[in-house]
Amino acid sequence: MTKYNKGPIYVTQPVLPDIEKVYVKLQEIWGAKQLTNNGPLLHQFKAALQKQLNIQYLSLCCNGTIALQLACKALGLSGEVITTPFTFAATGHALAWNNLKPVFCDIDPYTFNIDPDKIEALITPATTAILPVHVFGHPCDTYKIQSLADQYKLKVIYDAAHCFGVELLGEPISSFGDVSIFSFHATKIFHTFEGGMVVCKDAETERLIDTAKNFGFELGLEVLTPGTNGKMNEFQAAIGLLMLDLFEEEIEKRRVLTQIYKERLSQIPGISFQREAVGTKHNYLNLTICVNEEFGIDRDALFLILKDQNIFTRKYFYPLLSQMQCYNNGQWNLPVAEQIASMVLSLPLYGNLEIEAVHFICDTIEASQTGGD
Ligand code: T4K
Repeated sequence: MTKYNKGPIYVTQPVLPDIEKVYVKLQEIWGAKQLTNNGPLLHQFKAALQKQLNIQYLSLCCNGTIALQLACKALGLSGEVITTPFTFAATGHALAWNNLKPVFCDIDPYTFNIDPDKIEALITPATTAILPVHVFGHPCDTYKIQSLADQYKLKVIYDAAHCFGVELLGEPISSFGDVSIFSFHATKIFHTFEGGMVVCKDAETERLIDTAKNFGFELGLEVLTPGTNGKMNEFQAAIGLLMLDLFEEEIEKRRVLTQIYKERLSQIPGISFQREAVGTKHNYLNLTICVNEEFGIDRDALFLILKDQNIFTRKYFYPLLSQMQCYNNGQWNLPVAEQIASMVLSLPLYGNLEIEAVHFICDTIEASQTGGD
């Protein structure tokens, strides 16, 4: 087994722009003395995103959670929203903060995304929307979801927190559904330290979100809706502008590492991967494996063995939202999601991860079956 003695290996590590370039941006901010509230860098960042991602209507926010809360608010949802339990807590919380009831639908065992064939049975007269998550940047079955939404006149909000740079059949992933939200958190492929974005289909929705994220101020001092403070500041926008030059290279580095992981780990009985949707341009945000029974030891045992070797993996997404105290009212029927949540493990993946480290991780996984080293 290879040895790797260069310190702990974390599940991810952010890409950082050249600090000299950050100083230049800071000087611009210091010069303008506009730190937040719709400043010049925010405008530049918005225009650059529109061009680079081929999107028209978007609103930049302080983080992805607030972006999702604002999106739900702008679409005027009420009652129940059908969503997936296999996601980060923020997905459910954004609904709860809008007084919406999350209704959890089971997931597909191969894609880990909401199972479109199980949505219809959950639709009631109180349902106003579907909130699927493109889990780990893997697109949902957008066509089936949209046809159900059209049939029942439901809105579709995609939690595309993981999806920066992802395309499906040549279209930006945000072109599906009514609204998509993105996270620019430090752990994402593209980040602004913290940050988020709502992408929508029309100028009116964009205006509603822009208003709501600025306390509801409209027409000068008029406040028509109880808004919040969801604005992105100038430092975040500056980092975003610099990151736009870096994320494609990061994706390519991760693609190469993912290939090595897959070549190595697909040889091991009992290890499987999330199935990719056909026609996807991926961003390789995460590399999540499933530890099946055939592997010999369970996911939790493997997690501890890796930790013992200074390899810090994550159980994304365990527990399920439906298993969290605030959403667990015992009514859910989610056998697939419960099984997948007990088997998943996200392995370290980031552009600067050394190939040597990937082999060390794969060797450790291989050796864990036999207990040897
Ligand atoms: N919807 C979905 C589906 C989401 O996954 C998320 C967030 C959201 C909505 C909400 O978006 P935001 O409001 O966050 O923009 C992380 C992130 O905090 C969270 O953004 C993310 N999803 C979630 C899946 O993961 P943790 O608690 O796992 O992160 P943490 O701090 O343990 O970091 C993991 C590793 O990354 C560390 O071991 C080391 C490294 N790291 C992390 C940070 C923050 C660094 O090297 N530098 C850093 O600054 O939650």
